[in-house]
Formats: sequence, C-alpha cells, structure tokens
Amino acid sequence: MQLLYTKRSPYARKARVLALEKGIKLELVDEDLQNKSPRLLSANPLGKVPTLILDDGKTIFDSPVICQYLDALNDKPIFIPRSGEKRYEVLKWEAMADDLMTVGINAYMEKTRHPKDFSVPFVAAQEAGIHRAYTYIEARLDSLREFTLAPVAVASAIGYVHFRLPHLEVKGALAQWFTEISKRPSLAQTVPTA
Ligand SMILES: N[C@@H](CCC(=O)N[C@@H](CS)C(=O)NCC(=O)O)C(=O)O
Repeated sequence: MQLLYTKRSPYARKARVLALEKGIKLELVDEDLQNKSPRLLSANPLGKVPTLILDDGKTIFDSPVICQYLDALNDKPIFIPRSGEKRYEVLKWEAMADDLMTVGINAYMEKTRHPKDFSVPFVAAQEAGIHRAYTYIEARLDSLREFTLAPVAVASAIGYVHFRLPHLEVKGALAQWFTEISKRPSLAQTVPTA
C-alpha cells in the first residue's frame, strides 16, 4: 500500500501514526503539492493528501476514511471503537481535530499568500477559533486519556498549529498532555517538517 502524503500534512499524520501503531507497512510517497504529480491527480481528482493507493490499484481518501480503513485491517489495537457511543465520540474528536487543522492551515495560508496585506480580521477569527478549541480540549482531557484515534487526531492538530503558528503554543494542562503524548514513538517519528 502506498500513502501519498507530505511531511507537513497533519491529516496524513493521523494515518501514519495509526499505521505505525498497528504494525501496518505503508510505502510513503512524498508529494509536491505545488506541482501535483499525475500519480496524485489520477488517484484523487482534487490532488489532496493523504491518499492511499491499495495493492490492487484502488484508492482511498480522505484521512477519516483512510483511518477507518487502516483500523479495520487488524485489531492490534483498535483505534476507532467498532460500534456504539464510544465510536461516535472518537469520530467527533477526529472531526473537531480535523477542523482545527483546517483553521490553522487557513490562518497560515492567508499570511503566506498576502504577507504584507493579509486580512487581519480573517486571521484574528481563525486564531480565536484555535483558542476556543484549546479551551474545549483542555476541559475534556480525561476523555483523551485512552489511546484511540481521538488523542492521535488532537495531537496531530496541535502539532500542526505549533509548526505553522508557533505563537499559538498550548499552555498549562493542555501543554502537559501534549508533551506527554508527543513522546510516543509513533508521534515522535511523524513531527511535521518543512
Ligand atoms: N479532508 C481532507 C483534507 C486534506 C487536505 O486538505 N490536505 C492538504 C495538505 S495538509 C492538501 O492536500 N492540500 C493541497 C490542496 O488542497 O490542493 C483529509 O482529511 O484528508
């Protein structure tokens, strides 16, 4: 199986962490998103990473679907409870973390595209959303103690915000939680890099 990805992508990071934790071998293919390859564009019409290419050539995207696919390959361990309330709780955390990634990307991209005249209200609104998400997460750290896709997704989102918007580092109890979870080899090996 090939995972088309970038080292920066927080969405791809979730899939990489799951594969490492579950002992699933992925061939990582680093993509250039400024100059999308025919391979990426034929696998995913919107040219987004992560995209998974199975051994039979079928493709799977986006990251929540890839994570569900990888998780179903074996139960060593299960990262997304197979049914019941806990399943939707984990998927809700993933959705929140994915949106946090998107908000972080939006803020970063606005400043990158328009370094001199970026929209101050737009960036401020994204940053306020990030702060609200931090408050939400910090108030619910107990539900992230069990190592499921939920903490993997939240740590991937925070890791991305730290990478692109270092002035928005987490603090206090959330910082302690993030430091601790970041020591896991699967997360330590997938820290975003340029
Ligand atoms: N909903 C998608 C989002 C994926 C996504 O936006 N990835 C970014 C990289 S972090 C990307 O491919 N950007 C290139 C583009 O949008 O053209 C997922 O969860 O996989």
